[in-house]
Amino acid sequence: MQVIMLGVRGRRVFSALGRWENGVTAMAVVTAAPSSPCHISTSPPPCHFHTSARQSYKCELTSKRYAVQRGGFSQVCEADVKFFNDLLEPHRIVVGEAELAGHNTDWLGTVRGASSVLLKPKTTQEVSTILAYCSEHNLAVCPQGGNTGLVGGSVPVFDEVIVCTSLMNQVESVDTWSGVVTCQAGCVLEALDQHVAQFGLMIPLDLGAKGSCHIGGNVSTNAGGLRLLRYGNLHGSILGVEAVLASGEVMDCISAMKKDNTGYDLKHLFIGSEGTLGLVTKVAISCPPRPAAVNLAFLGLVTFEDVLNTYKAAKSQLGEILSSCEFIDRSSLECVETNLKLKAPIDEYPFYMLLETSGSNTSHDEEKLNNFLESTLGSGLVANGTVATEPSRMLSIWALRERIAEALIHEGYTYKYDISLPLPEFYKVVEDMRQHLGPSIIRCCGYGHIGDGNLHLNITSKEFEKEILNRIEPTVYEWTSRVNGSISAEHGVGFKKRNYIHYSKTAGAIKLMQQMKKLMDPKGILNPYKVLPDE
Ligand code: FAD
Ligand code: 2HG
Ligand code: ZN
Repeated sequence: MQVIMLGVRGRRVFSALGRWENGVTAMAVVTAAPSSPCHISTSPPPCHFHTSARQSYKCELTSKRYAVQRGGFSQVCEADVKFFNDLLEPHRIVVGEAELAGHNTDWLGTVRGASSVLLKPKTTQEVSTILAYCSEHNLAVCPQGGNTGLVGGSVPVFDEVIVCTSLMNQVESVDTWSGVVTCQAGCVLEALDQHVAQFGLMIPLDLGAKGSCHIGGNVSTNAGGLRLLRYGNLHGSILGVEAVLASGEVMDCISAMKKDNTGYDLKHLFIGSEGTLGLVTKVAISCPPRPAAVNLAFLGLVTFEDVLNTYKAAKSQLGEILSSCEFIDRSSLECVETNLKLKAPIDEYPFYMLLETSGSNTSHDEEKLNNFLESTLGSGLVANGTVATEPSRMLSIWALRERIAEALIHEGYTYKYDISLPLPEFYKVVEDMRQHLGPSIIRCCGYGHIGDGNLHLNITSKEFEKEILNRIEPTVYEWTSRVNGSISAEHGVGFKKRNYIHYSKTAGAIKLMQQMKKLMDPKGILNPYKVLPDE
């Protein structure tokens, strides 16, 4: 096996929000011998997770805004900091209010904790030592990846110790026979994808936060994203997980085999449990081949019924090459145009769709897409459309969809709902909530992964208003539950939705979850106040 040291890669930044300045991620490349089992070391990874003090960091403390009681955990004392100092070099321990501001506040600027210490382990052993110590000393812990989570799970609620995976960014191996990459949890999604691209592979997950989120965070939230329609969710693509339990015990479920039916498949407990059952340190991912031909269509439609019929037609006519089917309403697009000054390639329509095809044969895929567009435009189902094949044009079209979350923040406070709905009900909730809220808000819009029945309902107001929140919740959850939808399609439950989980899960299921939590984390130190309802 040959080991090649790579330079550092630029990391995509959310510069418009001023949250992340240029950061870099160090990666190592293995020119893969199949199933190479050895560890690859990188040059010292310069974790430049800079943050700049912003107004939103000064958002109200979560403990003040929400009715939540601190658990009976100890407070970090000098002896604890000394222990951490003996374990890690000084640059791997962050203390000080200003230095911690970006890690105490979520990306949306809606929840803020008051942790006094953040640790940056590099190895599983270090994570194990930290958690064993915290368990013994009754210190609560908040695991943090790229801090792009949207449900308040990634930041402390009170003074939990933050354990951040930003220095756990080594790729261990790429097996080019099976297409399996094994890496540490702190690899940034976009950098990991670029890394496997050298082997003709892709990470079967893509989302707007790819430049900052970590693969461990993705696994812990079971992130969905833009191509779930094609590649399925992470319960299918993640072949192995290594995680450290609250006690410090390392749970090695890192098998990279596609088939392994030996007993309970424990890795699934860590996928989507949002850091409440263990801290994910390593993952093995099954990577599909990178497609040779990609096309992107941006369509304008007049009615929501046209949207549904276009989706149906895309599924039947594009079949195996359809890799994404996204939906944007006029209000969402207008938000991106107004707040980020991005320009849509077609005129104004009430609804828009992005259809992406990915395949291995350019002319075959183009012919299929053109036939599809001819028929849907010809019949009047689609009112207008444009197709992009050049990467730069595709990127600017994707930006219209991927940057809506960012555009919304410009309006002040965003009330964010990520729900699964039966398709006939998909847009009705936006219309109903718009009517229900009337002029008290700035915007009520809907977009999302319509191919997966996942709507992102977003509401903005100039600043956080408890009254508006109380008018939205639990109405929106009741609405969702009435049509048998899910109150969290892909973002998770985190802090914000923990007391609403019963709208999507039975009392029996919640009780079993609580029993599992008790078994795996008897002292409840791992990400307390998240996922499970207050007792
Ligand atoms: P964090 O935000 O740091 O943490 C998320 C949760 O996972 C927290 O509960 C945290 O405690 C836990 N956690 C993090 N790392 C670990 C670990 N190693 N072990 C155990 N627990 C851990 N999500 C989607 O599903 N689909 C999308 O399309 C999508 N698009 C987004 C677009 C934008 C612009 C933004 C800002 C966010 C988007 N998200 C999306 C939400 C978010 O990016 C995902 O939830 C992502 O998977 C979080 O990864 P992270 O590394 O930032 O995790
Ligand atoms: C997306 O699909 C993300 O863009 C964010 O999941 C959704 O902003 C949102 O509500
Ligand atoms: Zn999404």
